[in-house]
Amino acid sequence: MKKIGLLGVALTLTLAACGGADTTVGSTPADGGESTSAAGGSRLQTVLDRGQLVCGVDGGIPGFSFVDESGTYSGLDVDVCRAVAAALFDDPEAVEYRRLDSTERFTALAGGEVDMLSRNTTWTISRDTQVGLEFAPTTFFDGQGMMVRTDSGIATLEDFAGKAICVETGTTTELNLTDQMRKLGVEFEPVVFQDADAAYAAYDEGRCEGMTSDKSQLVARRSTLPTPADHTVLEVTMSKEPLGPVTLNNDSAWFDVVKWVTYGLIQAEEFGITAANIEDFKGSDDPNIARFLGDEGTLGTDMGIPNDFMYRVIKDVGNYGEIYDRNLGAGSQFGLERGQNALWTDGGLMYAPPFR
Ligand SMILES: N[C@@H](CCC(=O)N[C@@H](CS)C(=O)NCC(=O)O)C(=O)O
Repeated sequence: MKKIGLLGVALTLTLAACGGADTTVGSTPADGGESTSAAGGSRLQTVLDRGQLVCGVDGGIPGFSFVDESGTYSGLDVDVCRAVAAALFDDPEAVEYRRLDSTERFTALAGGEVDMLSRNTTWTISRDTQVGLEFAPTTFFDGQGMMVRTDSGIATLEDFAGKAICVETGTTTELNLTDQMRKLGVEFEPVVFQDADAAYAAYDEGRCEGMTSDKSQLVARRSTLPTPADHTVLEVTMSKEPLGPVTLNNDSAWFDVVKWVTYGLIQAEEFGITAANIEDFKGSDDPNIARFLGDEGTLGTDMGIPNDFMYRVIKDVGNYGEIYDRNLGAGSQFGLERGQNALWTDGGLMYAPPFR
């Protein structure tokens, strides 16, 4: 339905846990200095030497990151991992995926188990400043929603007085739910799960009248319930949930690569360059396109990767619009409109700074 310094030697990492309590892992804070400005000593060099990207994903959300029975990953979040691998190796398959639940995702990143997250993670100030993360550009502007059984008669959050709501721990979701209900003065019963499958199963079994999550996930997960039509995502948005890739603080060389590959996906759509027509743009007389595709200038080598990194990305993975359409939009089972995720030139929020 359409509604819709690697923290230095010592590591301080704060997990935004469900229910508002933040958990600190490690001891002293990072020195705050930029430890790397080039590939040497950066996670970028580690990834290049390994010849493969290790990307942390959810793996259970159709349209975003989903692993099928054959072990193949797909989705918008997965395509961001593939784009980074394409930029580095001209091979979108040079990715090892690690499935991470919401509570383990930041520790996996901090411990170096993954190079980056592309796992429906919301950019918040505390994650940015206190947890020690860097947020690359938002790849999906989302908001928290609520799913109910269509025949429940529930239409607003106020209708949840005395009723149970299923929610997953380690997320912004429970925090927002608590805030929102407190603001409205609605007493409800939170039923908390660490595992998304358990949460949706409990909701489906009727243990909760509502299931709350990012709206995109509700729409995706609804499609996996036995009878999707029996469930409705309410016209309620409880929060802003800007979702995007994440790296660790104090490694600007690596962060720059993830950031500018992500912006490049958006810029490619604005230029109208697609996987299908990219050869027509190669050797373009337009200096903006020539720089973007690496025919001129040193935009890639300046950050330690090949100059034609965006040529590789678009050829191998496509632009942001293509990625959106095949995973979530008209070319997918969801048919989600672009909405806020349209380009700024179409009234949306997707905007890339200049490639110069
Ligand atoms: N965007 C929110 C929520 C992210 C999150 O982990 N959401 C849960 C559901 S509330 C999830 O993705 N579960 C995995 C799934 O649905 O498969 C955040 O960054 O905290």
